[in-house]
Amino acid sequence: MKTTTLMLAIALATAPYCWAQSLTDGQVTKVDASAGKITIKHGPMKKFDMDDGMTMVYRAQDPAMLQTVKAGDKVKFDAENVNGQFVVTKIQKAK
Ligand SMILES: [Cu+2]
Repeated sequence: MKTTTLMLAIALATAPYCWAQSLTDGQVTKVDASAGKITIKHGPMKKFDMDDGMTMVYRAQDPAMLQTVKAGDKVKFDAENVNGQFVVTKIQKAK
């Protein structure tokens, strides 16, 4: 019984880490380089309790990211919630 509890504790502790490592599929609908923002239509993002897909505006962590993608591009990306503002931390074109 003790072992089971320990295993469960480990599973719960490592789950957010796994989610943080997985990229979300999305499609860029708009890039606003001057504002450092990008709009992405994305699928479910479990780590933010977004069970359905939606279109959202994100701030780019690094403005250089916005040079690598354009509206219409299919992408894989990761984001963080920084004080209630969603920030794209990683983005790459989907192959
Ligand atoms: Cu969203």
